[in-house]
Amino acid sequence: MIRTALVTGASSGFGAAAVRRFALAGWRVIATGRRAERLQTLVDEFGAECVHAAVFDIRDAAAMAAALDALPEGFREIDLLVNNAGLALGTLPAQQASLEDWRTMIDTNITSLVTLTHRLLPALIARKGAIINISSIAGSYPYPGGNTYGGTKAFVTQFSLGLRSDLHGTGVRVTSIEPGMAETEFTLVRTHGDQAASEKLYTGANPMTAEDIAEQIFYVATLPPHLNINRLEIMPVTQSFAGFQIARQ
Ligand code: NDP
Ligand code: 8X3
Repeated sequence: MIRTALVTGASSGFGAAAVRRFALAGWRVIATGRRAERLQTLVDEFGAECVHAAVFDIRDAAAMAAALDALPEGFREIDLLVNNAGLALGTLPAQQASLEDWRTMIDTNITSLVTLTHRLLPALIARKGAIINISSIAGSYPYPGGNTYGGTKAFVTQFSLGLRSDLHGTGVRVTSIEPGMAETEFTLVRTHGDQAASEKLYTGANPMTAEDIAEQIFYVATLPPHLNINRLEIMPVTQSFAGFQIARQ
């Protein structure tokens, strides 16, 4: 049986790699994002019968609903929702950070994710499907400048666990995947386009790749149906924990 996945944030990074991973395994994939030309390359790569591009800003609930209503035959029965679209903006301490950046992160990482999940839940329950939410280690481990981004990811993790509890007995699986440092466009976006800062962060660090995370998403999605990974925290070997900070008088 051919299965269908909807992957948000498919124009880059984890999302694009996940679309490729699932499409290569014979799934149909709905790939969403704002950058139509990036999504079109995925359609061109795998064919319109395998990948459908749904172009919309995920913060626009009306555009999201219209895109879902317009899904072509063959893409309407969704088995897997991968809530991946998201971003960090800025690394300044809270007292210097931009409120606009904070609101953009909350709208994208939280409000859009719950809106899409709410919309697809009845269909996912009907098909005994699965939800994979891309959270972050930033939701568990605070760090300077992580403020609102970490807060949004703590929400994603806890929302995932709450969903799992509510969906008890439905057969729907829910997983929170919590990656550490992975080289994608994430830091370019976070720094508002500072390519040098992005390269500096990743150079010599041997970070995870988008493909590493796509492989985890695929693994979680294709486990035997009686198994549920609740949380999956993953880092590159080169990343670990540091201590608390002390302000001395
Ligand atoms: P990228 O910046 O490479 O990809 C982000 C994706 O999100 C893009 O496809 C982008 O599409 C989409 N997106 C962002 N805003 C919107 C919007 N308003 N409407 C629609 N789509 C949107 O980053 P990653 O692949 O690294 O990030 C994917 C997820 O993984 C995010 O949730 C991130 O927080 C999380 N994460 C990343 C880590 C990392 O180190 N890279 C570690 C842990 C978690 P477009 O711009 O075309 O709309
Ligand atoms: C991205 C991981 O550590 O840069 O979610 O916040 S981190």
